[in-house]
This record gives sequence, C-alpha cells and structure tokens, in this order.
Amino acid sequence: MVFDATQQNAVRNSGEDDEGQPGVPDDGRGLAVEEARPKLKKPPLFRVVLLNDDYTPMEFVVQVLELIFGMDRPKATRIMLEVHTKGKGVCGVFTYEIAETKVAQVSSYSEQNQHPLMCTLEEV
Ligand code: TYC
Repeated sequence: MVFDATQQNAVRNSGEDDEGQPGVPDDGRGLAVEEARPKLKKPPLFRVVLLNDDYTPMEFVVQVLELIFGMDRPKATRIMLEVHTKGKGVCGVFTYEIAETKVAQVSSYSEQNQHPLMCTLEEV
C-alpha cells in the first residue's frame, strides 16, 4: 500500500503571538502544517457462494473447488457436502474483480461440461 507522506494540510495558526494549536509546528509565517490523514479505505469484500442442484455430479463439484478455489481434496469434499446438504456454501471471500472472475470461471467450466452448477456473489 502506498501512502504519500508529503500530503499536508495547511492550518491557519495565529500569526505573531505564540498561540498556535498545541503540537502543530508553526512555519513562522502564521501557517502551520500537519500531516493529512491517509485517504485509504478497505475494498468491499464478496463471498463466492456455491449453490446445490440435483444434477451436477459430486466429483465434478470437488474438481471445481480444487481447480478454481485452490482447495485440497479434503476441504473441497467438505465444502461440496456442505452445499449438498444445506443448499449453499461459501467457497471463499475476495475483492469484487476476483470474486466475479471465479463466478465466471465456474459458469464457463460447468457449461463446457454440460452441468448446471451455479454460484453467486454476496457482499460481506
Ligand atoms: N446435489 C448434487 C448431487 O447429489 C451434488 C452437488 C453438490 C451439486 C454441490 C452441486 O454445488 C453442488 N449429485
């Protein structure tokens, strides 16, 4: 993360007398400078949620979780079974672009293999 430490706010300080804001250095011309607060915000995060269906083979879902979400087989199997029994399950939490890309990859890989497997985004 890059923060421009040279950003400064000019703050009017009292001129000749020595009564500026405490702790704010005076430049001798009636102006004091203080560091601006960094204008950084955490990006919004999105859950990629896998949905159950009656047709996609369990083995295919496990492969998708390994291939697209980088899970090992035990974790992929656990998430697949969670989706199978509860109707949906979280594959991971990502920034918007990455989450959208994962959803598109799941759709395209499932379509290529003629399975109706679906997943969606949920803002965290
Ligand atoms: N319910 C599917 C079956 O019985 C398996 C399945 C699991 C499908 C998870 C989709 O996201 C899914 N073959």
